[in-house]
This record gives sequence, C-alpha cells and structure tokens, in this order.
Amino acid sequence: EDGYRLWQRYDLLQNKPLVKEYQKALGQLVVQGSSPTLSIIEDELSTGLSGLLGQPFSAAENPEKKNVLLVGTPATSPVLKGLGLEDKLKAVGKDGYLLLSRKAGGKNYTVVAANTEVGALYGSFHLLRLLQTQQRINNLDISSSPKTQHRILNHWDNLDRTVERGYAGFSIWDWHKLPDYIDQRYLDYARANASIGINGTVLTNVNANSLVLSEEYLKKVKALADTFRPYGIKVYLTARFSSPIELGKLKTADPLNPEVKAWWKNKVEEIYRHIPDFGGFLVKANSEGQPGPQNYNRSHADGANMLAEALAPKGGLVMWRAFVYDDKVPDDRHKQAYTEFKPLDGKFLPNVMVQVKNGAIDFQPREPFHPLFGAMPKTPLMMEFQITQEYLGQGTHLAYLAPMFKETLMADTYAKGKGSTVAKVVDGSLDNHYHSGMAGVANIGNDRNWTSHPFGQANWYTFGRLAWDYNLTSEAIADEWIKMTFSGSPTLVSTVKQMMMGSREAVVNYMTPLGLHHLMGWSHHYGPGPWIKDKPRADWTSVYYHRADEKGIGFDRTRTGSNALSQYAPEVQALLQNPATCPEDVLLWFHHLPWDWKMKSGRTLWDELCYKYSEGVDSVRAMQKDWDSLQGQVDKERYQQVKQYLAIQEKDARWWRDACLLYFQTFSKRPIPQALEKPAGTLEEYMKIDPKFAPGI
Ligand code: BDP
Repeated sequence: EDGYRLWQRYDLLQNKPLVKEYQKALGQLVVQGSSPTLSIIEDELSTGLSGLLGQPFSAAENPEKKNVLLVGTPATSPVLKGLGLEDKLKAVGKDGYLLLSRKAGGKNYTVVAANTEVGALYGSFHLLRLLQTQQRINNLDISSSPKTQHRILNHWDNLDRTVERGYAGFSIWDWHKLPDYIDQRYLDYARANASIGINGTVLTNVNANSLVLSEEYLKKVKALADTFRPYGIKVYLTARFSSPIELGKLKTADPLNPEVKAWWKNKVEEIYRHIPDFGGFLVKANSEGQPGPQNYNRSHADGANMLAEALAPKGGLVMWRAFVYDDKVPDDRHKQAYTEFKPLDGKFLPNVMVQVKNGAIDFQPREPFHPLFGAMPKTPLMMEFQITQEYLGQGTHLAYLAPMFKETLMADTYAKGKGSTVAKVVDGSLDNHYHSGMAGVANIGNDRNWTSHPFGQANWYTFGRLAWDYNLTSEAIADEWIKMTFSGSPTLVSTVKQMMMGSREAVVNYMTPLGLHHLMGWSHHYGPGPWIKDKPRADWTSVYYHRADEKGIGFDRTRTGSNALSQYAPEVQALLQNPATCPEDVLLWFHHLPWDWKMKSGRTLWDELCYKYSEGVDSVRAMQKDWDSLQGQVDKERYQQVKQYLAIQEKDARWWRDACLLYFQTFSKRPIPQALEKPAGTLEEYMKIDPKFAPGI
C-alpha cells in the first residue's frame, strides 16, 4: 500500500447492504457517443464501480436494464436529451453538472448530466465520491458548478527536474523522454486533478527559464497538453520576461519596443500552432532578481499588457504576479505590493489577472489577508495559495491546510461594506469580473506517493475542492478525503479528522505563535532561526520581522510604526489597530508590545508566548497518541510512514520551541514558567545546528 492511488482507491466497500443497494440502483452503465473524454468517463466509472461494488461493470451503448446509470450531455446522448433537463442544465454553466434520480419510459435512471463532456467527467467523479464516502444515491438532486473559473496548479518545476520548494522528489515532468514517452503518471495526475475540478496547470517554475519557449520544448509541452486535454486541463507556461533577448537575440526586452512586441506575437503564434488551446502565461517580474518591465522604466501594466495583446486573439490569459518587494525601498515589505499595484488598477487589459499571494509577506503559517484583496476593484485578482509546505514543515510535518486557506477566503475586506470577503473578490462576484481564479503551488513530485507525507495528499485535494467551492467546510473536506484515502470506519474517521483539524494551529504555535512570522533559518526555511540578521537583504532576516528588544516584541504596523494597516479598509483598521482588541493570533504581526503586556488569558505576553510554544509541542504529541491508537486500522506501510513523520515533527516542534524561547529570553530576561518543560539544549547549541541534519538535541 504505497499511496500512489491517492483518494482514487476504489477498493471493495465493506458495507454489504449498501453495496447491494448501489448495485441495484446503478444496474447498467450507459455512456452514449464516443470521444476521448467519454472514453475516460467510461473507463473511470467501470473501473471505479467494479472495484467499489465487487462485480464487473461494463458500459453499454443503450439502456437495456430497468435501472440505468446514464452519463453524458444532451449533445452526446439522445436518451439524456429526452429527459428534459434543459432548464436545470442552463443553470450549471460550462463546467457544472447535475446528479439526478429520474424515472422515464419505465426505467429508473441515475443521471450524470452536463453541458460539456468535461462537466460530465466532473459529475462522474462526484458520483464515485458519493459511493466512496458511502452516501445514499436513491433520490439524487444535486447541481454543482465551480465558484472560480480558472483552478490552476502552479508547478515550480525546473527543466532539470529539480523543484523549487519541492519536497516530494523530482519533477514529474520527464523532459528528456518527452514528447515520445507518455508516462502513466501523467494520466494519473490528470485523473486526480479532474476528480477535484482542477482545470489548468502551469508546468514550469515562476523563476523561469526561457528555454521552455523554444521550439524543441514546445513539442514536449504539446505532448503534455494533448494528454491533459480530454481531462479538461489546460497547459500554461511561465514566461521569462527577458526571453526576447535570450531566445530571440534582441538587444532589449522593453515591452514598448516594436521588435519586442513582434517577437512575443510570433512566439505566441508558434505556441498556438502546437497547442491550439494553450492557457497563457504566468509571470514573475521584477521580483527577487527576475527581469521585468521596470528594468526599462516601464510599469507592471506595460509588461502584462504587452503579453496580453499577443495572447488576446487566441483567448490566452496573463497571470501577472504581485509578489514583489525590494529592500532598496525603505519601507515595510508588507506594503510594497500594494504600493506598486494599487495605482495600476484599471490599467490592465481584460485578459490579465493579477495573482496575489494569500498574505503580504510569504506563505507564513499564519498571515492576515493580503491588503490588495478589495483594493483593486477594476482588476480580476487571482488567489495564490501555497500547497507545498515551504514554511510549514515541508515534506515531513502533518499540517492540514484547509483551515488556513479558508481563514483567508472568509476574511472580510469590507471593500464594499460588511460581507466583502476575500472569496468574493477572488470569484469575481464582488466587482463583476468575467475572469476568476485560484492558483495553488503544487506539492507534487515523483515520490511514489506523490507528496512525500501521506497527509500532503490532503492538501492537494483540499486546494481543488476549495477552488471549486470555498463554502465547503474544512471538516467536510477532511471527512471525504479520509474516507477515500483510508477507510470509512467511524473511529478512524473521527480520530484522523481530529488530528487534521488541529494540525495547522499546532504548526503556528510551535513555529510562529501570536502573529510572529518569518523566524525560519537562513535559506532552507525548515528549522528555527530567529537570530538571523546581517544578510544582504534586511527583509530576508528574522530580526527585521520580530523586532525583539529589551522592551518587547512584534512589528508595529500601526500609525506609530510602518502604518501598513492603512492599506486595509477602515473597518479592518478599526479591528486591528488597538492592541487591546486586535485578535491575539495576529497581535505581534501588527504591534510591538512590552513583555509584560496583559493577554486575554491573564498571563503576561512573555508567559503566553512560552505557553503557546509549548501548546504546539503538546498538540503534536496528541497527534502521535491519536495515530498510535489506529494501529491495525491503517495498512502497515502508511501507518509506519506517518508514525515516523510524526516523530520527526515532535522533535522539530521541540527544536522550534526551545530555540525560539531561549533566543527571545535573551531580551525578555524572564524565566520560562515553572509548569512548562524546559529546553534540552542551550541557545548556542541551537544556533550551531546545521539545518541539513536533524537536531541531535
Ligand atoms: C518564496 C520562495 C521562493 C519563490 C518565491 C516566489 O521562497 O523560492 O521563488 O516565493 O513566490 O516563497 O516567487
């Protein structure tokens, strides 16, 4: 049991009466018509149903039995067309679908209907999920359609197969063997994505290599695009802004230069000759050393629009990232994206989306929502989440990210009064945008189980489910995933769910509680390094962010400090600016407070910090206990894997707690409260630990 099958295991269901009910209701599978997508539907349903129900389930062209599972669109299936679903179908749009129970012509139909074949594929996966999670299917009346239009994985994969911030092996794209060899993994990747509604993939790293735009590589990209197309997945590439110089041998990449414009136009023509439904470009420009329009004194809008003009006739998109900061700008890094992008609102062409990370710094375990959400009403803003756990224990810590993603999506920007959630900005409904989207930086590699930690799979799953419907609760998503990935046993489901639901908060507590952030070690981003200072960029150090001194700790982002708070709506400012009312989970993000500051618990800030760090360690220990209690209920291989990872996580949690508390204690000069476990090592020892090796302390 190696985890390769993800949540698509299709093993025989153990609930015999329910299996009987399913067998009876689904009788015979009818998929009329033929096309690559319809074949995929047929294969998936016959494999899935045969496995789950323990009897062969083959597809027929016409309904012969009394009970029929009918799948398709009115265009592909005359029987389905005859069911009179026009009005219902109109309401679910291009990607949506219906799951219905219908009687007609003396037969009982279970219907999966959609306007497009890809919609029917999504519906088929939903039906399988109902069975996998053991739901009744007798009186189905479900209609579902996605909240966001572009649901895209961002792979930070390099052409040499290393993956930036990838912790699950090497890139799954085997460029050397492409275009002639189509690895089975590509098909399984597409199946998994389609099962959660993901409809786009950016194949390459945001720190881009122009080589991928060369003719040779485009042939390889075409092979992947052809593979993914029947699953409804479009391919996108990252565009290195200096490509006209590197590939085209031009002297400049100035976006207003006619030769540069012509080069991109031709390049886009060439791409579409290979890939007629190419999705478009994702661009990181003038950020962390990447080239961009500012090299030529042009704005982000000039750069994005130049590419957008080339793509528009083909229907392609530009996803222009707002992740920009520069330590030459003598201001809080928190403010820079807003400062640069807000004035550009209204200046982007209609096929440009600005892609904004969930928070203003960089994928920390907890960040308040990015102030750009709600601040650019004339521009469709795409959400960028990070599924790969760069700052949350990478490939070895269990951190279920649904609560983190939801926290941002449900945050209120107050841009148009109460209820203007980030989700409504992102789905385009707040400002009536045509384009809407969510991107997730993938945690997928060529490890046998795709994500290194078996629970990393849950975060991939969650991303797709929330991009489809952000109203799903974290609990509901966990529930589905656990049942499909492990089993439906009630004790297993409730125990694993409990572990998952508390896991992200555990990470926050043992790494960066109370709004602390960016305390990790230099460059590796794995273990603690609150002492990091004197680096080439101040905004890459830890001391820049925690500002601990003898008086206290935290970053004053109110009027008396950097005033980053002023970038939020007045209602948000009102909530956060007073340390007495500011939610404590972001307190030190916005305030520098004395060590003796009175917390809501009645403790001093210093004591509270000690308690929070300890709580983080305790939560990991509780997860260990929970997991131990499942011995025998989970297959040996995955049981052992998770057990070992939890042991690493416990050790790392202590490492974080002890290193951070000993370091902050040099400023607070207060004892760690009596009741709490004391650090095992000394600060000097922790400071010497090479992050490449697990701490021996
Ligand atoms: C940071 C990563 C870095 C990425 C950068 C980005 O540390 O590797 O290139 O974000 O998003 O989180 O561009």
